[in-house]
Amino acid sequence: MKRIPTMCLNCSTVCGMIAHVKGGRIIKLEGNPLDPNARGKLCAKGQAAINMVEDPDRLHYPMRRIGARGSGKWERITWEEAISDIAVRLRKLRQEKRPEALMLQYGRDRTNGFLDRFTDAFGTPNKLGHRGLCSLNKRMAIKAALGDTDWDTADFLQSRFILNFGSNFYEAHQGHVGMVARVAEARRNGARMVTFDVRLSHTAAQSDEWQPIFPGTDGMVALAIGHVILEENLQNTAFIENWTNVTVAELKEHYKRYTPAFAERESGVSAEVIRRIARDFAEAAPHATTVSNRGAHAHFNGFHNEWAILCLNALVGSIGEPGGLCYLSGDVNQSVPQPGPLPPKPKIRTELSHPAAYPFANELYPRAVSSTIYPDLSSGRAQIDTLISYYVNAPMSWPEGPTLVREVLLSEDKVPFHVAIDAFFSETVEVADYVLPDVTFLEKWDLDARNSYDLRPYVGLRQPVVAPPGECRDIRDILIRLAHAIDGEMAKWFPYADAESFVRAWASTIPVGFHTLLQSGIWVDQAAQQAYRPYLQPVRVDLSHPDVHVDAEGIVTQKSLHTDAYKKIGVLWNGVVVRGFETPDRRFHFKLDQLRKLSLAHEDHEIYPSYFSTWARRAALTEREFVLTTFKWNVHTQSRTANQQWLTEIVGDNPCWIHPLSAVRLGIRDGDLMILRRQMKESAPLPLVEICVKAFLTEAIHPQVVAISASFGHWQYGRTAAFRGYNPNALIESAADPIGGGQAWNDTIVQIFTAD
Ligand SMILES: Nc1nc2c(c(=O)[nH]1)N[C@H]1C(S)=C(S)[C@@H](COP(=O)(O)OP(=O)(O)OC[C@H]3O[C@@H](n4cnc5c(=O)[nH]c(N)nc54)[C@H](O)[C@@H]3O)O[C@H]1N2
Ligand SMILES: Nc1nc2c(c(=O)[nH]1)N[C@H]1C(S)=C(S)[C@@H](COP(=O)(O)OP(=O)(O)OC[C@H]3O[C@@H](n4cnc5c(=O)[nH]c(N)nc54)[C@H](O)[C@@H]3O)O[C@H]1N2
Ligand code: SF4
Ligand SMILES: [Mo]
Repeated sequence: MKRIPTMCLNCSTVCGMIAHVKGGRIIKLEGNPLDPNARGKLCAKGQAAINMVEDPDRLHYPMRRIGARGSGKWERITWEEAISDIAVRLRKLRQEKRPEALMLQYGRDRTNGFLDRFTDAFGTPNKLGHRGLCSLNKRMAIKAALGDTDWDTADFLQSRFILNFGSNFYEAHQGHVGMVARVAEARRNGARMVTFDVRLSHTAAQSDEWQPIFPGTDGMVALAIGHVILEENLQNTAFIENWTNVTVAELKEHYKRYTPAFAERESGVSAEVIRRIARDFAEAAPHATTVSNRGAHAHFNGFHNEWAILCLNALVGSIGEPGGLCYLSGDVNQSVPQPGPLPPKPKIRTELSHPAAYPFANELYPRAVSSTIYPDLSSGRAQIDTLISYYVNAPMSWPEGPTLVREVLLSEDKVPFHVAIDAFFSETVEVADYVLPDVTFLEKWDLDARNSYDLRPYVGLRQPVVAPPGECRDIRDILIRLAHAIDGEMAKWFPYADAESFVRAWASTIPVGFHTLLQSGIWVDQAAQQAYRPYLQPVRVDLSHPDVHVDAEGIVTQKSLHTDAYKKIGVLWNGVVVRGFETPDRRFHFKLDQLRKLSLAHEDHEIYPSYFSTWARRAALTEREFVLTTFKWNVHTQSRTANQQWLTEIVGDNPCWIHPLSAVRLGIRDGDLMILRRQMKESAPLPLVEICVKAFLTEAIHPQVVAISASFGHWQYGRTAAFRGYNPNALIESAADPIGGGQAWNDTIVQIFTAD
């Protein structure tokens, strides 16, 4: 039996794993103890990934469609034919000088840069992922206020008070396994956790307190907590005055409008509870942290909600402190830079890469707004010739997926040529012209990492543990061949024989060497200091050097060696240069002047974290009307694990959660079928959409909310997955927060009727 370390990718947490392999088959998958996050644990999904490799419905060969698009008629072709046909189409776009007519749409990409290499070399900015559906509002808020990174890494182990706004990290969250173990240990040591969620999720159940909250009001609660902290002078004045771009007096003036009574009216969380939480949070500081995720930010007001939550940590001075809200980059390219040669970034911008309605997102996070893609292609506001889809299933996972997205993908006018690179016959493959079979993550090479909850950078290796079936090929093998077949200009950026030689070249600079990494699977940079108070880290610089400049605010800039441009490297603090925050003034931002400049703040106070009520909050809901929310199950990842038999045996359905008191009023019993009809908006009427779902009566949900997990509702994808459960996305409009650009998943009003 062989024991081969690799990295899981059955969700985006990328835990280190060890495969036990005998006779070319995986016998068992278990955790790699060297992984600093998961520390030797895998969740059920990780262990079930054997089902994914051995899935009887996998794609094995390249195929070309022979009937009408979507008709299900295919012919098997050779790789040579596939590459040559696709290269002819792509070469023409380059010859006609319209490379931007290529759009590469991807979902769970962990090649960590290879797709950019291809689209940059090709000359198109349209490399578009699912970020705008996932975490964009959160990342935007962190990037705008803190600057260094777009993700938080709370130091749970040393925390005494954990304030959770809409993250279900006991079942999901990008940090899942590593977070659960640490929070459980902290709680055994006396830490307390309060969870705001519309449902009694597993995380809420594992908390000291569950506060059912009205959807889209987490930011209001955070602002009211801030109000109490400032009113009672519990803030960390030194941190605010020294390290943020406001004064305590300014904050007091701003926060005074967000009273606990106002928050109670909006959120349903009692003013008394808000006051108590504010005091407990401030008292535990700096060993106090927030944690948040899609419950708080997947809303029209998601950016401000997330920013208000982040600011709580700055108010009590727990940012970067042991037990507080820490941060460090999780980008593997920071520890191990990509091997060259790297093509230049295309200068051109398109409506797809930089949608006009999202100026702030375009500035901080270009190519990340996802909600606009299919409406723009549908209306003709954006046009493409060729779509390459990789590891993505937009008809399932996008808002209006089964309706608008599927219609766009079926239309040869809107998407003239569509190549899908997938391991399974998904709803995206269904509407492709060419299908290229990818290897699964247990058959491929990658370097990967996430933000480490041990606060030290690390690098993990994903390596093949078994051979892929049929003629499956790694996407990098496909893109290398395509680049060489397109033209010599493209080929020069791809001097690699295949994915393996590329990853070997990439890993060659890791201090322990590639050979050791093959054996260990993980390398942790033990020499690095744990990332506490990164903003106070000294910067080595000679202030008397002519290329170094200090301005009146103490901001230190240095002339680049290669260009004449000056780069900000730190700030003068008590006579020494320290890093500060990676914002223009090296301070944490409680105030964003860009919002005014970009007309995203209509009143003066809106340049500070503010509360904007959502349409669902403003509506006077009748007994028949509910806010529809969606969530992730612990044993499924998006809808992509639905064909993994062991997992679907545990959870094989996704009925709609509804409170018994609400259901009774409508004459609905547990297990009844009910009709969910999307509510019209007064401003922009939407087409009528209805879906029929099974009711699951439970007191574990807010009485004005219904919830459907996003795990099922396939009409393709294999024999275990197909025609099981419901896809809620037909009901959810493509619409995003105007500031953050993140999709508003949890703001839809539905009317409910009995199905008979
Ligand atoms: N209603 C609702 N919708 C949601 C969400 C929600 O909570 N509720 N969550 C949103 C979020 S957070 C996200 S991130 C997006 C995710 O949306 P997607 O990125 O579309 O979802 P994934 O499930 O990660 O991957 C989709 C597809 O990748 C393909 N695939 C699986 N394995 C492989 C492989 O090994 N190789 C290749 N090439 N392809 C493979 C399969 O066809 C799979 O269906 O969905 C969003 N949609
Ligand atoms: N098991 C599993 N793990 C995953 C994934 C998966 O699909 N399955 N996907 C990965 C990905 S891509 C992502 S983005 C993360 C997502 O990780 P999370 O954001 O933690 O998970 P979600 O289920 O999307 O949403 C979290 C919670 O928000 C609640 N909620 C909905 N509306 C509101 C609200 O207005 N306020 C509050 N306070 N709560 C609300 C939901 O009930 C849900 O429990 O998980 C990652 N890990
Ligand atoms: S959380 Fe589970 S599915 Fe996700 S990477 Fe870790 S073991 Fe794999
Ligand atoms: Mo996500």
